[in-house]
Amino acid sequence: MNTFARLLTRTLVFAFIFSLFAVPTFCFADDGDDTDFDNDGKDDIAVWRPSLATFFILGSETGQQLSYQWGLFGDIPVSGQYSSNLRPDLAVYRPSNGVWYFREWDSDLEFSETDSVQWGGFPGDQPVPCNYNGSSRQDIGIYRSGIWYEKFSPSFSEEAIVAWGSASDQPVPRDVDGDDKCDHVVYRNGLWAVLLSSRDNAESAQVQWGSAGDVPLAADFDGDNIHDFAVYREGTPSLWLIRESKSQGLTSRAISWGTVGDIPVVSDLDGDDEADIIVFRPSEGTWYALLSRDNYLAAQVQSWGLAGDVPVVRRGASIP
Ligand SMILES: [Ca+2]
Ligand SMILES: [Ca+2]
Ligand SMILES: [Ca+2]
Ligand SMILES: [Ca+2]
Repeated sequence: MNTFARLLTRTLVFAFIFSLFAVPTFCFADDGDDTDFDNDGKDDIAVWRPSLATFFILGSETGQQLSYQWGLFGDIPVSGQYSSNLRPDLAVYRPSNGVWYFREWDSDLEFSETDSVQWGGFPGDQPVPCNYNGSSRQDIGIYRSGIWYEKFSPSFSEEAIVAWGSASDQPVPRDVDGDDKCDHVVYRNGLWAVLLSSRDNAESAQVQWGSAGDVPLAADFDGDNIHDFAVYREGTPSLWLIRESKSQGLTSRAISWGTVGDIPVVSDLDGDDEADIIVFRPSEGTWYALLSRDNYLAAQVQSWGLAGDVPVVRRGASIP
């Protein structure tokens, strides 16, 4: 069998395996992971500046520029919709004490209240917030050497512990089977290992996509409400490799975008419920976006941020 035939056979096997698990849904899921702070249906461009412990947000609706100090140097931004509020909360996770600090908006773009929850704090703990229980809100999660510790929003009274992965794996929690609950997904040198929430975490699936050294990303690029496996391969230019779930992986896209030193970002700036392809270039403080609305053919460029800033983006492996 030649290489192409082997590749095709392998792809078909994976496609078959995944087609068994994909649960079609016909409503847009709110994973609670957006960055639409001004609530106009479009994600906003935002950065977290560690030196000032400040969020800088460019509102998409009116171009309003907002900045809010929240947290301390050394914190990790983990914004998302944890509260029952309509807007994403400003949130940081503090590795030194394992406390998650939330600041909630009201409808006037003012802050109504604050909250904090202790969850994590062991050396090496990785925050993995995601909507694990399907409540349309983001839950708190900590990945610790292959164990996922979760605390469900908004009350944070219920917890879950799930074993999936190993210490060297990269956790990439996303909904890849389309049941509106985040799956426990780990990336291991090109292999994606998935514990399927649609099968009550009792069954798993594996997909080969990408290779060692790639940055794993997962988002819904093709608009079928199922997150697609994707990797960012840094180079000159960098390459985005996207495996489309709408065809169970029989179709894919390879798009050159970005260069060495850029930070890949997944967000929905045009608000069409399909992920846009974006890089933040720290050396310039510039966002370069290819919008899904334009079939990734036209570039949108926006200055926002400085070197050292952390892009505030949809959750996944892009958390620093
Ligand atoms: Ca917005
Ligand atoms: Ca799922
Ligand atoms: Ca998809
Ligand atoms: Ca989009």
